[in-house]
Amino acid sequence: MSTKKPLVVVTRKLPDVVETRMKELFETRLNVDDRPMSQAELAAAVAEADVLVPTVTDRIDRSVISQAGPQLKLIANFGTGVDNIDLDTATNRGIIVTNTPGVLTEDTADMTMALILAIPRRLVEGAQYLKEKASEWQGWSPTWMLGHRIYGKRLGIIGMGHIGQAVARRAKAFGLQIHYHNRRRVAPEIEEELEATYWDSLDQMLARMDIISVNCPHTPATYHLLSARRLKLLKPTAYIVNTARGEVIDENALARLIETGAIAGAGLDVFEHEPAVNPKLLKSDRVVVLPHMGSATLEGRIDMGEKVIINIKTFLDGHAPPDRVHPAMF
Ligand code: 8YV
Repeated sequence: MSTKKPLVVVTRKLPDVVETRMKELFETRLNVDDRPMSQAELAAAVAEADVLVPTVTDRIDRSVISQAGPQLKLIANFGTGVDNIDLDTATNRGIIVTNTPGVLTEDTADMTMALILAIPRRLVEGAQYLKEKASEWQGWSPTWMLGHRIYGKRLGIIGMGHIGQAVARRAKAFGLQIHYHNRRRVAPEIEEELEATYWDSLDQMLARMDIISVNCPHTPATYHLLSARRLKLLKPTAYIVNTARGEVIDENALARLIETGAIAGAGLDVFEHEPAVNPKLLKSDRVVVLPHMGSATLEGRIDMGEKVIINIKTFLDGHAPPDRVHPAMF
């Protein structure tokens, strides 16, 4: 009987405790330098691996999957969003795909709330001013650095899944009125708890909100959901926050509309062509940009690693891994 342990290839550096545990359990190939892998390197990895552990920075497309050896049976994504993986091709080849839902909900909602507060109150602008020009500061002034009140404003959440609901809970505590658009209306108890108003029509919701928060996954159906046409429906005083995926917003149109004053500002943690960021967005004082930090807590990343390990271990023990993206996979 062969005692060879299954080969698990991890594409990026993970927290030490996660890597240590993986090495104990599996034959694990790590990426200690954390250099993103090229398409050719990913193809070479799947030719050998029994399990691949990719992240959002790896494009596991049809071409990569078609070069997988017959031994590759599981892609255990380190991340909740799976738009980096061609799910149809994986399913057709009998490869199970898992993700890490739940464990990054609260961290991502915190970062969303931070952006919701940061833009109207000009947090980053103020902080940067003092860092760069402390010697020029004349002291407090009644009309300087004025932002806009958050309390009492209308927040429109696009995508009322776990993260959307966690954002709504926080926002409600800050006195925002909660509105949402989702494929399906959420359960009445949740609407009641959040005092949330459902909008079947995204267009109508957009035209009436003060702040929009994007919390839906990127799928073919949500690509450019906030198109140029829809962005033009927003009030010129409205702000947009996106901690989901850049592809949900037409980034060029957003940059243009902010530049011309048709939209008041944006807080963006994700971008359409990551790691590239539209220069207009980088330049604007009315845009707060973060380098995809929504789930960036040590606790969150360890929890994500734990989920990845449970999915792999369960699968290798012959059971259905808990976080299958399509439950029918297995
Ligand atoms: C992750 C994310 O860090 O989980 C997600 O969908 O967007 C991020 O917070 C990233 O995807 C890791 O693969």
